[in-house]
Amino acid sequence: MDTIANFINGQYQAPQSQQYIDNIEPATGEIYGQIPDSTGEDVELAVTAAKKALPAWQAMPLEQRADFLNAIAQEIENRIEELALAESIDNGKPISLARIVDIPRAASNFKFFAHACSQFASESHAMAGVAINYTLRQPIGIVGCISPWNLPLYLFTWKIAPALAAGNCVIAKPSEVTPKTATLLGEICQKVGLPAGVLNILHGSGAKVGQAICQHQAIKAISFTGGTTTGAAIAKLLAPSFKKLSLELGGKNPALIFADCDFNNTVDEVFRASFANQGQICLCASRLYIERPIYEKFKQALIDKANALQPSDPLLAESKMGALVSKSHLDKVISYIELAKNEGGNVLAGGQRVTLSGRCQQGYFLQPTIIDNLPNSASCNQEEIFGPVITLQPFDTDEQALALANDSNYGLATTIWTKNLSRAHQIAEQINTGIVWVNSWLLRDLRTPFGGMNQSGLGREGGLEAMRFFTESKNVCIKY
Ligand code: TXE
Repeated sequence: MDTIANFINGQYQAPQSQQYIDNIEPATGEIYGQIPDSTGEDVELAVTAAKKALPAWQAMPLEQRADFLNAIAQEIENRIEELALAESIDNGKPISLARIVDIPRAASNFKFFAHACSQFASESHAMAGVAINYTLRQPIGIVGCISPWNLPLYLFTWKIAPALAAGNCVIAKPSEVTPKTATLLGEICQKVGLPAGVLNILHGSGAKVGQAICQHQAIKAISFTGGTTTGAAIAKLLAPSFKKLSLELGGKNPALIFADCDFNNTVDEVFRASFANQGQICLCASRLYIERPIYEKFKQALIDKANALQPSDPLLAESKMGALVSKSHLDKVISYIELAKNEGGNVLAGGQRVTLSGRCQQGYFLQPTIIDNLPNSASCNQEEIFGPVITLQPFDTDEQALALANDSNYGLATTIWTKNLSRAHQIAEQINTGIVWVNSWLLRDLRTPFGGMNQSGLGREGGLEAMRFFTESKNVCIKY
């Protein structure tokens, strides 16, 4: 049994409660580990450690802080195989995906913000002949980072790296569903000699230790990625405390596929956007709007690819589709497929749980599923399913495509597939999402603002947006 511990003040320690939560391997459905069921008492220990570390960390020359972040990045790269295996076991994603996407991106997050901290300039404003104003952008102090299970180390480090680069001390909590690589990050911090208390990693449930982190009065900002419902609960809880809050929430992302698109490439890329990570990425395309002249041909091409993509043991090198992250999540996704049928939808491909042989017999596997014949108002077109389920609808005009895409409470990411760039610019301007990709998906420049609007979140991550979130700005005005 793989029992993990909290990482507080540079050391691993058991939860004060001595209580643990089972950790289940999605590919087998079996308990393979235990994680601390931490409480506010563990948060208190972490806050004490962070308070002790903060003065030296804040005062550290930028180059030294950057050296620590670069050393962490290097150690992540040194341990890529171990981390990719841990991620695949914990999340159920194909090990090739963890090795190619998740773990390298975790290293990139630290490298990027190691550089950003020396580029993070601020402004001055001269009142000619009267005064000079200058803006200080100072570390907030102790901040909380809470992350989800879909891209565990990738999103965990996407918050921690800028928070540390900006001179804060961090109390971070990964999802209780995928705690393993976060635990290994503690070892990496020890290896590079990150000062004790600068980064503290707590494990446990959202309702207990997650909420305790949010509520602690010494923790001055919360950066959260997860479900919209949870984000709303956190925002409600924190409103009276006026803590800084960054919320990266759910999405229900449209893909607008025009008849003039590069057909074969678009089929491949839209399929990847739909089913990568078993459809468990907030940026995945899930509502596909296809211009009518190519609707039938594009639909058939997607069906053929879906029928050819069968889930397999994620630890196999050749696996292209793994398990969904938990039994409850598998049941949630399947319930949407049943709902779609009840709403008149046609399941064109997939729709069934898959029972593999051998070690994965009890695993949480689901076929890539394609559904059409649903109105835009249907639940499967309005609610985040967060699994390998997409819907198709035809459209006839650009205006109709835009109206269908914007008919959503979410607003995270759009993909537009057309050779007509004038059309692409016009739609990009009018679409209500924080991110727009044209003839691409998940092409990422870490300098860009990252996040969504409406039910998809509050604020932006990435680049200097993240550095500004993790600092307080102060204007100093000096009269001549
Ligand atoms: O998210 P949760 P889950 C969506 C997706 C998924 C749904 C729920 O639709 O089905 O969210 O997924 C912690 N105070 N996304 O269960 O519950 C929790 O422990 C403080 C989209 O993963 O929001 C975990 O660490 N913390 C998303 C983290 O919040 C709390 C990616 C996320 O858990 C808490 C994942 C509380 N009251 C799911 N309750 C994206 N945008 O990428 C929970 N947590």
